[in-house]
Amino acid sequence: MALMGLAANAQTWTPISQHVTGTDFLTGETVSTQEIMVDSGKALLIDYSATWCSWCWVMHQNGVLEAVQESLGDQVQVIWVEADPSTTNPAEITGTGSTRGDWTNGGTVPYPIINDYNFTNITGGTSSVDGYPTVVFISSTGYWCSVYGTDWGFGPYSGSEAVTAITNLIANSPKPGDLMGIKCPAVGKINQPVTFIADYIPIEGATAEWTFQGGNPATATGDTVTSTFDVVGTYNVTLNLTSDAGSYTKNATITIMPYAYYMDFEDETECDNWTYIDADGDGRNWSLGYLRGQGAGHDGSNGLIGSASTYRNSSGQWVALTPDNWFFTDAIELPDNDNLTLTWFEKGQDGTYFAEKYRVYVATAPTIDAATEIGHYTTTKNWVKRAIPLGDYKGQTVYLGFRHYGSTDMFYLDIDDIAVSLEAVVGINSVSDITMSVYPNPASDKLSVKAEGLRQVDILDIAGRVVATSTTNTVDLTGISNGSYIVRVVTNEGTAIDRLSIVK
Ligand SMILES: [Ca+2]
Ligand SMILES: [Ca+2]
Repeated sequence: MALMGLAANAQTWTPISQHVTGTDFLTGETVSTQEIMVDSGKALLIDYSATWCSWCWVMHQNGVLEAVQESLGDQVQVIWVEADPSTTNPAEITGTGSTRGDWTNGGTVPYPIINDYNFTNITGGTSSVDGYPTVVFISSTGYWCSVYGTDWGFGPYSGSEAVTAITNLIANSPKPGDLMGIKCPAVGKINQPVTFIADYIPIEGATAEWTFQGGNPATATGDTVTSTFDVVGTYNVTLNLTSDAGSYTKNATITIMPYAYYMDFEDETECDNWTYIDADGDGRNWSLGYLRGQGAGHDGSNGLIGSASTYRNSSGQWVALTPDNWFFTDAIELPDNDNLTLTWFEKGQDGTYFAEKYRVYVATAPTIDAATEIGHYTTTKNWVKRAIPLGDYKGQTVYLGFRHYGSTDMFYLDIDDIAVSLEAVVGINSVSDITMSVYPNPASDKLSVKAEGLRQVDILDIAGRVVATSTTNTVDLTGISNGSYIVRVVTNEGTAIDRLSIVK
């Protein structure tokens, strides 16, 4: 008993993904997790099983689910789910076909049976099912943990053991007033407010008090607060939540990167207020979502922005476009810093038809008339980093513009990771031809660098200290700890930088 109590205390609680509904195979009635948890205040015990599964059948024969439903039914609702997408014959549930037997006990089991694997969406879909059976306990407050194999084991167990384990889980599950954590980004931008949210189970009269190492303000009170950091570094954030339910503390860290602006396109909503101009008037323009989720972005990320110079018509034929497509970012307040550098990554998406042409602008308003060209480029089939000094625009409010123009009948122009860096990047030509690649990224013990006219490679920590240096195209990383770093590559043409993660 004591061991089971300890196991329950050690549970990891994960917020549910969504509420779900299903149809009870026995009664035809709708089963709604929202009604059970929110309206009735009950926890859920869900058994994701498969009709062919022998261990599931052992648990069934031992009457584990019945025991929990009958002993704890005022606090817990048991649900049995046929969660194998490949099970298509409902008759297997009542003992006909490829099945272990009658899972309904002649229609007498005291809990609903859901023959729909979509019911697993409450815990994140079938990927949350770690084999059959997977038994999950879900608190009425909306947090779940897996219980089969930890509390109950795979050996002989009984209904009474299950009742004890679930009683302990109810006692230890997240309650109103419990502090679950701090929601905040892992990386913030220098001189820009970072939002922090207290993630706790709702309770009246809770007070959230924050302290921010290196932040302004250094303390704050409220469920959602912001603080701004004006020095690159990694800082501790502490949250204390006090309510009638008690006082809890959680910690987080935030790493502030040396960017005045940074757009990785992983959250499309950050581009909601951008300006798009289809100057050629063909109804086609830059798109944020056309390849989302396929790892097509820079560094294998999912988000990027792209524009096409060809398309496939409804007959399946490729038709050439002559794009003159513009986008302007939101207004960016550039800090008063001589070292400001605009960097981004470009790629022609097709391995053969990759030569896309485009131009880059700084604008005083998000219009073509207010835009000044600062560089023009032709893409290759690889991700290439480009850089332009922006020191001439320090202290100004500007919009960055990209224009897909001058190419036709290629495929897609891809742009990703647009940043305005505060790093001291010197010697870069106004139209930069410096191309470099660093790999692997993340790296562990050794980094390789490819760049024409390479003279020196430095690895800097986020405070700007050089932690490794090399005059060849490899850098020894042994002795450098895990974290975020900057690679500075000095070539005959100038200097370029890139981000680097070191993971041992
Ligand atoms: Ca167009
Ligand atoms: Ca991206």
